[in-house]
Amino acid sequence: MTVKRRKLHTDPTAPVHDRHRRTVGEVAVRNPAVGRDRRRTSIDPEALAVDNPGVEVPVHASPSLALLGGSPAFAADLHVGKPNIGDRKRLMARFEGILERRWFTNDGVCVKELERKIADLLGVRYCIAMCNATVALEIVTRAVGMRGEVIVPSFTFVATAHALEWQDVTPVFCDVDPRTHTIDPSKIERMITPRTTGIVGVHLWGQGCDVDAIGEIARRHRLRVVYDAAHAFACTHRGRPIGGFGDAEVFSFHATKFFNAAEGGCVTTNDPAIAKKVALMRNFGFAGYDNVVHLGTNGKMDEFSAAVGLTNLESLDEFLAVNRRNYERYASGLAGCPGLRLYEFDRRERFNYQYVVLEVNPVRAGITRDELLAVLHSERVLARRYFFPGCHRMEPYRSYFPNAGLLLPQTERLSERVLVLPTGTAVDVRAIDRICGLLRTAIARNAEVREALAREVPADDGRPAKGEPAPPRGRRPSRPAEIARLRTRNGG
Ligand code: T4K
Repeated sequence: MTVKRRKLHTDPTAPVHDRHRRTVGEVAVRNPAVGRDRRRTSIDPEALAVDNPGVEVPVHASPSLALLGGSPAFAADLHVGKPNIGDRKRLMARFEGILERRWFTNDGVCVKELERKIADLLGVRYCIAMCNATVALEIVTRAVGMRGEVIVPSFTFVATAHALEWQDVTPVFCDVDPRTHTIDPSKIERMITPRTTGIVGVHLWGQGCDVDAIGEIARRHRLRVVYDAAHAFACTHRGRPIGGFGDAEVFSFHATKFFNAAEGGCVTTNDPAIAKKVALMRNFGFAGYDNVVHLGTNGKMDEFSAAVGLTNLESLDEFLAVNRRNYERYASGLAGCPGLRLYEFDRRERFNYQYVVLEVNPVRAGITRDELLAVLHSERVLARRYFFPGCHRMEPYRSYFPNAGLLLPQTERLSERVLVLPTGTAVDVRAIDRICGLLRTAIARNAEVREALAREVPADDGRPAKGEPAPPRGRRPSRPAEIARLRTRNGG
C-alpha cells in the first residue's frame, strides 16, 4: 500500500526535537515495527491523519518495552505532581525570619503577605489563606449557607464531594461536558429539587467552568455558587482571572499543584460578608481574645507553608514557562498518534498547564487506557488515572446511589479514558520524548502488550472484582426516604 506524503503544517513555535521528521503515513510505512503492528491491529495510516490532518509527526526511536522483556526506560520513578520549588536561599531566609519571630501560625506576617499578594494577582477583594482546599471547601459550604443538596460534577477529585458530605450536604452528581471536562450547564437544571441550595463547579485542569450559564441558572433558582478552583491558580476564563467568580472560589496549594505551599489553599471572594464569615470560621469563630462569635474549626495556614507559598509565588513565571514547554513537547511528540488526544487549552486564555491530560480511544489506539498505564508504570513512569472511577463510584456515594452512572455517561467515558502524564519542573524534555516514544511503541505493539498483560495478575481498579460482594446499598438510616428518592432520580 502506498501512502501519499501529506502537506506539513507545523506550529512554528513547536520545538524541533528530532532530526528525522516525517508524516504520519511515512511512519507507518517505513518503521517496520509500526508497519507490522498496523496490519495486526488494523490501524490505518489514513485514519491517523484524520485525527490530526496534516500534522507532521516526529519519529521517535521505538525501544523495547519493559513489559516485553526490556529494561525500564527510567532509573527512578517519574511522578505526576513532583513539587515545583522556588529559590531555596530566599525560602531559607524566610524560615529564619519565622524562627526569629517565634510566630508560627495564627495570622502571622507571612500569611498576611501571601493573602495580600494573591488577592492582587487574582484581582479579588479578599483572599483568606487556609490549611488546605478540602477544609476551605467545607468552610465555604457553611459560610455561603449551602444545605440539603448541592449539584456538583462527579468527574473531580473526591475532596470536592467529601467536603459537602462532611457538612451533611448531599452531593448530587451532574455530568460534564466531554470537551471541557467541566460541569455541563445543560444538565444542571434537571437535577434541581426543592432541597437544592447550590452548585459547586470545578475548574478542572484549570479550565474555567461556563460561569455565565451557571450564574444564570443560579439566579433563576436562587442558588449559591462556589467554584472549586484547586487546579486553576493563575488561570483566566473569558479574559478574567479565576478567583472572582460565583460567591466564592477555593484554591489548593497542595505540593502537587502548580503553585504550592507544601499544604495549603485559600478562599477568594469579592463579598465582604462571606470573607468575614470564612475568616471567623477558619479560627474557631474567635473575634478576639475569649470572644467566640461563630461556630468554627481550625482551617489556618501556618507560617512555614506561607513562606513556601511566598517564595514559589516569585517563581510562577518560570514554573509556567516550563509547564508550557512540556505541554508543547508532549503535543508535538504525540501528534498523529492513533487514538491519543491531548486535552487542548484555548490559546486566548492563560493556563498553568499543570495537568497534561491524555484521552485514550481504545478502538483507535488498539489498546486501553489501563493497558497503557500498565506499560508506563513498568517503565517507572507513574502516570495517573485522574479522576477514576468518578466520585459516584467511590464510597460512600456508590452505596447511596448505586446506579448514578446511568446519568453520567460522559463522566463514565472520561474516567475510563483519561491518563495524566508527568510534568512540572522535575520533568525535562528528554524524559517527555522518551514517554512519547513509549506510548507510540505500546500502541504499535499493542497485541504483544495485551498478551504480556494477560499473563500478569490484574491490577486493583477500585471496583469490586468478579465474585466479590457488591457494595452495600444505602447505609444512611437517618434519611431513607431522601436516599430512595435520589436513587430513583439518579437512575437507581
Ligand atoms: N479539589 C480538587 C479538584 C482537587 O484536585 C483537590 C486536590 C482538592 C479539591 C483538595 O485539595 P487539598 O485539600 O489537597 O488542598 C493528589 C493530591 O493529594 C491532591 O491535593 C490533588 N487534588 C489530587 C489531584 O492529587 P493523590 O491521591 O494523587 O496524591 P498522591 O499522594 O498520590 O500524590 C500525587 C503524586 O504526587 C504522586 O505520584 C507522588 C507525587 N508527590 C506527592 C507529594 C505529596 C510528590 O512527588 N511529592 C510530594 O510531596 O492526590
